[in-house]
Amino acid sequence: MKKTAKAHSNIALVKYWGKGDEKLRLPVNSSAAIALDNLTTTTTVEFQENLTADQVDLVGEGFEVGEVEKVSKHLDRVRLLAGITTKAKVVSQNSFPKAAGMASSASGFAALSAAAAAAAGLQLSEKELSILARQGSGSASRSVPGGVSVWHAGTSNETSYAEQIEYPKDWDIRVLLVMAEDTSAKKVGSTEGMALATTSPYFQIAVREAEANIKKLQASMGAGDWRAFGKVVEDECFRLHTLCMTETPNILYWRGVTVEVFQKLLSLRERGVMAFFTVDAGPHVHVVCQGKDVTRVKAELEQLGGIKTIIECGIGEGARLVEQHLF
Ligand code: 2P0
Repeated sequence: MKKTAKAHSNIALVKYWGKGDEKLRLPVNSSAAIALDNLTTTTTVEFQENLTADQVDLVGEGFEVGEVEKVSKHLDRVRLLAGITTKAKVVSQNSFPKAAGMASSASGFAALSAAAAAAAGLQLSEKELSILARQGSGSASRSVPGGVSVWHAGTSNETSYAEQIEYPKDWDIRVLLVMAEDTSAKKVGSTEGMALATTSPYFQIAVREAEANIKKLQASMGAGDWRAFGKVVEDECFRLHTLCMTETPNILYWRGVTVEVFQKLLSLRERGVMAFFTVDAGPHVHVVCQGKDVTRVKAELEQLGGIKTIIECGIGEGARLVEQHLF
């Protein structure tokens, strides 16, 4: 049975940085994220009796080194659940703009989990799919429910999964991906970088802070308090990068333009425009703002040098099966 699924990437509002259990990918703290509708992975899977090895074809931008092996390892998890040994043909396509310079592990493992589980005849709930996707890549757990989600850290395989949470729809949340031209900093992958998180003297405090920030984030959304929401988003950006900068070896993901975008947003705020920044494991800035402010924020950011492009995203759906197959 051939099955195809789509899933979106996500940007963390409360960050995942450190695993308590490497093998199961249990995080040291819960995290929260927004799914990004313009960054999509589509994946078709078919288990074929005639194959002697998995056949994996990755098309488009954003795939990481070693992803083919990771895909095959993930198929093993699905085969184990389904009680089969059949190898699979997989074609996966990213619709990421070339300039995005973003890795696709979140959308990739969410789409792969949904397509492979269905192709193997499994009928998994959203929670079970999130648990499966998490084992391929932690952040993929949050791309399964999509929307605005919280990944509960949990203490076991079964209790570590993501689900959607409510947020004020009248906020009309948008995310502007501000892509830096300068990507010359030494690249340290997320998996590698977060494995060193415990070397930071601030590690324990940072984990406690993350859990407190999940509560603050939900309280701000419950109260419809956009400023309080933005404060948590920016505190979390600094929490992640404090950990990175104080690890051994130290990691500095920012470039000059990263800080210039921060400063521009701070100056806009003095003029009454409430847009907030967050940064993942790279130099690019994700600006979280409201639909009504997009034009103004974009126009201000475009005055800065050193920006390759700005990609506007709305909130994306969760992983879902679609009818259009890739082979
Ligand atoms: C996050 N990041 O919460 C954090 C913030 C990057 C910075 O999750 O090792 O690819 O595959 O579980 O999910 C990126 O790390 O790591 C990430 P693995 P993943 O989004």
